[in-house]
Amino acid sequence: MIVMGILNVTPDSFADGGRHNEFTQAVNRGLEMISEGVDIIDIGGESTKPGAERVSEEEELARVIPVIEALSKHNVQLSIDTMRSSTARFAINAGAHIINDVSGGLADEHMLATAAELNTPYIAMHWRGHSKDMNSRAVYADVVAEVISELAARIKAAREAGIAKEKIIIDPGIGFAKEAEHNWEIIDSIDQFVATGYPVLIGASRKRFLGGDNPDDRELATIALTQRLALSGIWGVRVHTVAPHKEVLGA
Ligand code: PMM
Repeated sequence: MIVMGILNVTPDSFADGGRHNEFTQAVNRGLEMISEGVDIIDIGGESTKPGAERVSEEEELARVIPVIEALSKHNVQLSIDTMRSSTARFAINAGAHIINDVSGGLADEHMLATAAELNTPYIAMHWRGHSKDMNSRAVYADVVAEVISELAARIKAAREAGIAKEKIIIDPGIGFAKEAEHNWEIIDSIDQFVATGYPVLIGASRKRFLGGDNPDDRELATIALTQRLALSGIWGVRVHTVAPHKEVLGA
């Protein structure tokens, strides 16, 4: 199972915002993750925490592109965490390898065609709308069935836009328009996501449903979850710390 290390170059991400907002700090954290054996570094310039406002494209590019250019000189895969096709294109041209779109192509009508043209792996996350008001969309009769069917619709759209089947990775979007009970139901039924045949990524790291007021206090629960998910056949976890996750995975 792969470990994707989170590198948020944002002043306001809920768990690590403000710590890596300077270029040097961000690059150093990236290098540290490489030394710990990270498989993919996920670089993002726009916070998606509940209630977050959007940042401009200009600001997003100013945050992520220099960091991508610096880390692309090293032997590591880089993903760009963005909902904007323009940012995805600049990031891939700057040396990133994978597009991680938390909106699954819904936020930008050009994203799927851009990913198809750039011919990179494309992570499609389950999403029901922007963070500003996503909590109001956490309404499900059967969360597992609905998330799988909404992801299936995104896969269909991605395929129709020309993204090859082998390039698609799916993610149920833990914490995005979901209450704690929804997140746990998804995790308890993760085999149903794996059964779709697409690689599954889970981003649960330090999220609110793990309990506690402070994101840092959720680290042990995050590591325990990685250990549990290791047996499920998922493709990877997106996490804030690399070494402990590598350790519980026995890597
Ligand atoms: N979560 C966040 C941001 N990007 N990408 C994917 N594929 N899956 C996620 O669950 C996900 C993501 C929000 O968390 P952060 O503020 O720690 O980056």
